[in-house]
Amino acid sequence: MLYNLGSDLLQWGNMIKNIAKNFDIPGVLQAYDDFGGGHINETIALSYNEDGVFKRYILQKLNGVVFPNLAELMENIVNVTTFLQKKYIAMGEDPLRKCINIIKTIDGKNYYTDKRGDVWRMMIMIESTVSYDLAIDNQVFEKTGKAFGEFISMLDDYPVDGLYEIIPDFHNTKSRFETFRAAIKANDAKRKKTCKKEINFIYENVNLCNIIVDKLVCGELPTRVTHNDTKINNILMDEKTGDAVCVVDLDTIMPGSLLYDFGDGIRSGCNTAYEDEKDINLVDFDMEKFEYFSKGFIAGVGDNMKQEEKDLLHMAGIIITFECGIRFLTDYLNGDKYFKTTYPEHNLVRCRTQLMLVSKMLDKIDEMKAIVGKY
Ligand code: ADP
Ligand code: GN1
Ligand code: MG
Repeated sequence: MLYNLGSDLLQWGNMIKNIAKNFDIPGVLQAYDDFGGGHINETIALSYNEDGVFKRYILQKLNGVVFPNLAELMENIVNVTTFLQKKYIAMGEDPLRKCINIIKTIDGKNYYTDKRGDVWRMMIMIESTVSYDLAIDNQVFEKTGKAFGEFISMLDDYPVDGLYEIIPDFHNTKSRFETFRAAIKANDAKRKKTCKKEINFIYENVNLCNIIVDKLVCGELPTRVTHNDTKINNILMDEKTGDAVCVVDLDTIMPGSLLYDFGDGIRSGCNTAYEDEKDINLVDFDMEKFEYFSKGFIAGVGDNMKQEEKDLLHMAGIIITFECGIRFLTDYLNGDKYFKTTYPEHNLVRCRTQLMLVSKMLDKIDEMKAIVGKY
């Protein structure tokens, strides 16, 4: 929906106008529109007239429930993007297209806090790009994998200890399971009886939770700077060429495992159906897509990948999809406090697609192992 600013009837419009004027942007704000399909932040596209030239920006209201420490989150992002932009300049690439660019407030801060305490950030909109909720094209999906892999290798010399851990234990699948158990026990939203089958499936497969975490804790797997939210709509692809342009949604950049980023790409891109598809029969695991993404990702990471990481690539998609299913069901049991939902069973529907995908992948472990072995 496109709203034109200027009408007093539009309270929301006036609020956006008041927020936007705190950022250091030349020109006059002309219009705004809801934008993007993320589950966490509120994203709005703003259009400015700068001496007759239209330029667009992304304004986001950050989710203070999901991210209690937004100052640290923004510091991580600004430090990492400054680091990446220098590298892109050295490579002869356009740093404002290859990397998100945070616009400061007029008093030089990374974000603006409004009277209600809500926190807002502004970025340049990266134009002529598109982000996908489904991987529809094999070649484009291979480029997606390559870009997520390159993202990790570009940050290989970024100091891991220099990052705040924005959400502690974000991909600690074992502690995700413990939180899930507590949610079942509390049964706050009185929904336990509506998801017995899903609860049982999670208990039956609980051993999946240990695999990455244990090896990371004992140091067998390296801890790296990782993105941690490599859902395929968190990468912008050139709308004409299909080339990867820019990895976005850097909120969860933290110390982690490369397997998390590989796994979430597989989870979100090898599903034949949408994450919230109600017809569970449409959910299947696309092995061809798995091969394209693996090929791209492994090439993108390059020589940096350790043998211990290679040995677990075929399990990463299963583990991260299982973890995501646990998280959706936990939120459903808690009464939808974390992920944005549009109807009461939304998180349950999402959990079902994830668990179905896990069971499809469990049948194909050997095939996946053979494929990653090829690259
Ligand atoms: P959320 O945390 O809610 O997922 P994101 O930061 O991922 O929020 O933003 C939501 C969507 O907006 C992204 O999936 C992407 O499609 C789009 N987007 C985000 N930043 C930009 C940008 N700088 N330029 C163009 N599109 C963007
Ligand atoms: C959230 O922000 P978004 O929509 O890109 C979530 C991810 C989940 C994903 C599931 C900070 O990602 O961890 O995997 O939803 N982000 C956060 O779709 O929790
Ligand atoms: Mg996102």
